[in-house]
Amino acid sequence: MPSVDARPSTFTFELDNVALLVIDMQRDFLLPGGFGESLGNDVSQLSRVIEPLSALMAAWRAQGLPIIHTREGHQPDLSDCPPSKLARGGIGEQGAFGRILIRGEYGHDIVDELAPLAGEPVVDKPGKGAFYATELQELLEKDNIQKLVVTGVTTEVCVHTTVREANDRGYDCLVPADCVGSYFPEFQRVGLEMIAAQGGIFGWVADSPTVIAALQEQK
Ligand code: TIU
Repeated sequence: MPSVDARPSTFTFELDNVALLVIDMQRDFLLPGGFGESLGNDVSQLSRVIEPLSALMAAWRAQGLPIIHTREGHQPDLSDCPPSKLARGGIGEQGAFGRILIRGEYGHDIVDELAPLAGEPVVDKPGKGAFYATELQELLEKDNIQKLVVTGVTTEVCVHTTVREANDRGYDCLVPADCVGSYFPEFQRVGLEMIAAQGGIFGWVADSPTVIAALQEQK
């Protein structure tokens, strides 16, 4: 059984009950010129995630373990976008990479370096959390997944919301700190602390080399 040195305690999982969740590694959040940068954000805080996450995904795939990707976005007619979200601006407007966070647009899709492989599910989600109004729970139940390694962006927004949703549904979540990113260094630090505080109130936090080492010890 892989055993990962994590905060606040060791995180263990079986190879047949774990999935890697990759949250919203989309061009519009990550690329210079995209939606994220247009809001005044420093996208380099997110792009530093690509390399360690790519290595984690490679180790994960080498073990034949499941990866589930998500993308935040909306139907072209915006019928699944709450008026309150629309009112804050951006969504559906023309951006550098097509209509912002609209399904089918270039900017809505996942960065080339982390492109899903054929057969890996891509869950399209209208909200911040990956469980809200999606088929994610059904996918996990189908394969009896009980533990999640949660990665992606942004730490305090879609990663946190998803970890909280998963925690309330009974899934144990491990977050590799170097595989999640926030535009705000302070939110990155505190977001991770919040997960592991109070005995792991929402989950566990480790680093990806530790997760990879635990996986490779299985060979
Ligand atoms: N995926 C995700 O986190 N969506 C966001 O809008 N994040 C921000 O930090 N803005």
